[in-house]
Amino acid sequence: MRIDVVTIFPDYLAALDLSLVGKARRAGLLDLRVHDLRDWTDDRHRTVDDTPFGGGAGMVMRPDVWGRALDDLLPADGPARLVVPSPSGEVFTQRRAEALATEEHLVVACGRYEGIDARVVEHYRDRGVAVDELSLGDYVLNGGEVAALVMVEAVGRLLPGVVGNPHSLVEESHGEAGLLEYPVYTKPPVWQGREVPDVLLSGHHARIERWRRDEALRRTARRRPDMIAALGEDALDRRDREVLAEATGDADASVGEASHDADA
Ligand code: JD8
Repeated sequence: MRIDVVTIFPDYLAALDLSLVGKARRAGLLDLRVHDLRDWTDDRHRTVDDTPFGGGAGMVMRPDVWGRALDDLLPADGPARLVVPSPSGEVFTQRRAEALATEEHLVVACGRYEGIDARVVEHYRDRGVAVDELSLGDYVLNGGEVAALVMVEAVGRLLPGVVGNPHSLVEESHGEAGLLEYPVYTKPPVWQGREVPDVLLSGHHARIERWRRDEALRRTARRRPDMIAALGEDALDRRDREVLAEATGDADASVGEASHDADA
């Protein structure tokens, strides 16, 4: 996969030289290129912004500069998807990360100031480019760079060969199981007078696996009941339902809201 990130703060993306994503880049598993938007300015002050039409506070990023940059990076008829972090975008999720990880080429446009002139997204959509405006969540950042860091890491770690043991991708929070991850422990077996759960020291893999699923169910029921409700009818076996009933104190823990109502 190729990912181009365009920003007026290229150093913000330096963290992507580190850790798994950095290793993946050096191993050729991910072709990540960071570009300075000012390289596409046409004045000696390398201006990327101007005052907002209609007045108001702050500055807006110019469409002409973004246009030159994206024309260079978005192949005329190629398979590139334009990703624009925005507080008014659809919320970025693991499902979206999995979808983006199937793409050949992503171009990420990091805005600053009050945002990018709205005609830029319109222009490329009208040109048939797939454009995703994505938000990290309901809080306001000063620009798109932090979101780009999050999205590139979330997508990059899903690429073949990046994460050492692909199985770990299945068990983690928001993974295929649709549950939060179970609690984890390592040496020393006793810390601050706190012991590691005996089952984890038993070597009994079936019991360990069952305990971990029970803990994932309990944790999800307590912290993210919305995720339990979103689970499919066939996602839970009898034991799962017993655990959920005990965790929620509700005999028939409601799974797959729709079906519950269907019974009514
Ligand atoms: C892109 C400019 C700053 C936003 C005036 C503060 C994502 N979850 C998220 N929160 N905020 C962003 C985000 C913020 C951005 C830009 C993304 C470009 N800003 C603006 C509007 C109000 N300033 C984000 N993803």
